[in-house]
Amino acid sequence: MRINNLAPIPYKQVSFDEEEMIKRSESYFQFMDKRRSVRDFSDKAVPVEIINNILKTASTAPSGAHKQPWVFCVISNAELKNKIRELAEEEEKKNYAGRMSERWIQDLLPLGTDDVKEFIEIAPWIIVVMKKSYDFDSAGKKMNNYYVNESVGIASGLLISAIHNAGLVTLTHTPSPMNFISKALNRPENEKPYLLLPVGYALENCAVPDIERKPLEEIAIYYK
Ligand code: IYR
Repeated sequence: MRINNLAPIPYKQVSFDEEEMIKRSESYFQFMDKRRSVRDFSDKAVPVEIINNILKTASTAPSGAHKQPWVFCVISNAELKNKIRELAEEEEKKNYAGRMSERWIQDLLPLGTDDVKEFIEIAPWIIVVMKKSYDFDSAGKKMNNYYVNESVGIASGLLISAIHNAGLVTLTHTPSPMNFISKALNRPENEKPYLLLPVGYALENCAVPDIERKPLEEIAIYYK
């Protein structure tokens, strides 16, 4: 038997007729397929209301035991962006100069990435997604969260789609190791950086790598 100590409330499913469902799913795919990771940002300002809305969307993600084990650090301060860029580049220099394998460097060649991370300073907003492996209860006792990587990964996916939906672009940046970010942002021990996302407009006439997405036959196996 299911025991639920939060009184359930009626759920009204969002629904469409089948024809409409087919159309909507197709057009949503077409829309999402236009999303690209962009490395060249404009410094054009983006209203904070848009950022607030995309963060609220990200936070609708399902999470282990509904613990919502995420915090979004939102940075527009120029000095702080400059500091984070410098620290990120310091780590990335070491990565590109030897911490990453030869094969890894080869795999990144088509994407044209390097240790220069000017987008951290240029994009009007930097969102650092933090994961909380534990929280504190009212008595100050450590309480581990559940499925933290899965939960924060899902929230990050929703965040990226909300950024695209708003007409903005982003890049999933994972400077490694990332503990310098916790320090720079003065975050508590239970929060660890998960992803860094510059958010803004793409630079006019910017280019992206000519990549293709795997066809359905390669990504899906149907058991009928
Ligand atoms: N973190 C480095 C390297 C990097 C790794 C992967 I896997 C990428 O898809 C892209 C970059 C960087 O940000 O440059």
